[in-house]
Amino acid sequence: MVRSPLNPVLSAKDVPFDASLVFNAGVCKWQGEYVMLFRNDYGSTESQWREAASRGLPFPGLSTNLGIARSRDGVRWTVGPKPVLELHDDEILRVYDPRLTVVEGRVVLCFAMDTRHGLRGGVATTEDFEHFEIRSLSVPDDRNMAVFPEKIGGRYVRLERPMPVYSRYGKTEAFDIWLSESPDLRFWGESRLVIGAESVPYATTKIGPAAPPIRTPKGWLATFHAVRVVDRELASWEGSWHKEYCAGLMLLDLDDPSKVIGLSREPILPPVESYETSGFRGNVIFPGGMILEDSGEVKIYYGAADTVECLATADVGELIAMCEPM
Ligand code: BMA
Repeated sequence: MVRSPLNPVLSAKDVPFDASLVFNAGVCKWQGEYVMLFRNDYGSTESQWREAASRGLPFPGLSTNLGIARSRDGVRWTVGPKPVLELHDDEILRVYDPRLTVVEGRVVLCFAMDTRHGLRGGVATTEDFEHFEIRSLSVPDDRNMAVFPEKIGGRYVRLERPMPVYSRYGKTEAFDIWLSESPDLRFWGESRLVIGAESVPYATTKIGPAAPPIRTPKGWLATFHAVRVVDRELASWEGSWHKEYCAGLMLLDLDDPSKVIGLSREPILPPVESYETSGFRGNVIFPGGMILEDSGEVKIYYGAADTVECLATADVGELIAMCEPM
């Protein structure tokens, strides 16, 4: 993968409203331009966090909304004047980590939602990025949903990451990638395991779906994040942080995407650049958008260090070749 020389392609300084951490975006092509919905954590600054950490004080809170950015080339972005989505009430704490897919001529937004009674995964639709119709919300705990860009076998399909805490052989956070189908984006079922975290050589704990998959002649190309717990302290404004997130890649069967037919044995994007290794949470690479261009170039958008949004590109044939048969 080749990182963009313009990285980070979006950060808080590009945002014309209160913004501290701009990351974990979803991206799609819509009506002749690239559209990005990004996560914006706001309300406190790096220096406030560092000060609290150094004095052992409680951390100042962050709130979250989703902003929109538009681009003609997928590289240079202009941010809209105000946030496009923020949900907060007695039960809902916040909405975050958007993923965007164009399916059958409309935009599907998947998001994570923190509530007082657990983490929920949501699916919504929009045509104008101003009005969002929520189609479904999972029971807790489930998130990292990403919808495929076509119906398969007549049904919508999504990848997702439930968070089972029992029967995991004593491991905490051994979370896996699952798949569900829906006739209408509202009712989801036929749920089945896609891949367990133990099958990914560069994960020691959890994995989760990343960008919505793209179709290739060899299979659905799908990114995921893979987490490794490390002994050393990683650079973090938050204090103690030991989880390293990298991007992995797999190839799924075109007719039954719950079958993994190829897997990259190495991460395709490990955190190495300074904007990936230090920030709010250092050593975090969290992809959420992937675009296949007519030229065969694949653009992968990823949150880096939970602080900024970045772009890396590769040739689709080379990415497919990285997925070794299962
Ligand atoms: C996950 C989510 C992501 C975040 C990542 C690294 O559990 O909260 O939004 O990017 O942790 O902090």
